[in-house]
Amino acid sequence: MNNEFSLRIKEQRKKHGLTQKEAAQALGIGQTTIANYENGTRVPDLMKVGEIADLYNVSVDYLLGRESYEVKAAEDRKKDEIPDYSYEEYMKSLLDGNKKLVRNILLSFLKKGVPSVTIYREYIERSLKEVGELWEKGTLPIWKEHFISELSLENMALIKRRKYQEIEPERPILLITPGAEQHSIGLKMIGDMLEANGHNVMFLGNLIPTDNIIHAIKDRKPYAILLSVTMPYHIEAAKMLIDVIKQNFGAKAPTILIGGTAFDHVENVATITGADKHCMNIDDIERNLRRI
Ligand code: B12
Repeated sequence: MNNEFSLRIKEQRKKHGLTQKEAAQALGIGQTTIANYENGTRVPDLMKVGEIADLYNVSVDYLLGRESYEVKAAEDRKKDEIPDYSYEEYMKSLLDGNKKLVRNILLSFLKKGVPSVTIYREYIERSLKEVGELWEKGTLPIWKEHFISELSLENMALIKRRKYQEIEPERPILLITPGAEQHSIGLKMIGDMLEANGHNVMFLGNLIPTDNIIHAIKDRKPYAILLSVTMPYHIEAAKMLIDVIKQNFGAKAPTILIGGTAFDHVENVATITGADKHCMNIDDIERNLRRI
């Protein structure tokens, strides 16, 4: 057995405030045996090494010096204790209006180390889409749909606070939903993901008058603008906004990327709208931002 083992078991015993006698009692061995383990003159058998690891709540690998992070095993055990919630349980808690459970489910994913992008896509986005279908079928009242949208936004803010990273002091990316387009959760989600990736995001959301947008561009000099359109009848407003931006800034206009479900069945989106690129998702955006 290596020297590291002797050092680590002694260190752990002290850390747990145990005397050699107390540790020996806990392990069902003599005090001299513990002393011999700790000064390296005697080596425990495999089973005993496991018992020592359990006593000090560390992994066997840590005791053997094969792993440097002592609480890893304990953390992994804690992660295993967090319940595995299914999408169906998440959806039910939303429909039941059980705010506490919705929040606990999302937090449990964070604690388990699930990436925020996965939580966004596979739970928040998926559930909002299902909510839309239920509402369309007339099985979900408008007040409930509004409540779930607001709750989703609240929880996105919670996830963002937990995952916040230092923002690079670079020129911002401006995020806007054009004209009277009110669907802004998708764009907010994209903004949160970009921020988590270290971008400087300026989310303006919806109902910003065009002259104000021009003012914001002059003032903050964003290097890119992301536009999101959900309702096909707001595509025209996006086109007009892009026109005005290009007229005002010419060749110095920020790169304009456009996306959203309004374009799901539309071809040549960039040509139709005048945007520099039609993007499908966060990876697409990142790829295009790298090219600027
Ligand atoms: C919440 C919601 C609302 C909320 C929006 C609140 C808010 N702050 O955003 C409110 C109540 C305001 C609303 C209003 C309306 N809504 Co609504 N709404 C929804 C609902 C339930 C969820 C939308 C959502 O947030 N989805 C989750 C997000 C995360 O997904 P996402 O938007 O698709 O975004 C993702 C991608 O598309 C992409 N993306 C989005 N933008 C961009 C931009 C770029 C650059 C890129 C790369 C990617 C990208 O990335 C996102 C993350 O993956 C949908 C149902 C659905 N199927 O989506 C209906 C839905 C969109 N609404 C609908 C309708 C009809 C309306 C109203 C007309 C209802 C009415 N009669 O008043 C109004 C229109 C208001 C307006 N002027 O815009 C229809 C649209 C049908 C259609 N396509 O024609 C839907 C589909 C419901 C349905 N099944 O009928 N709505």
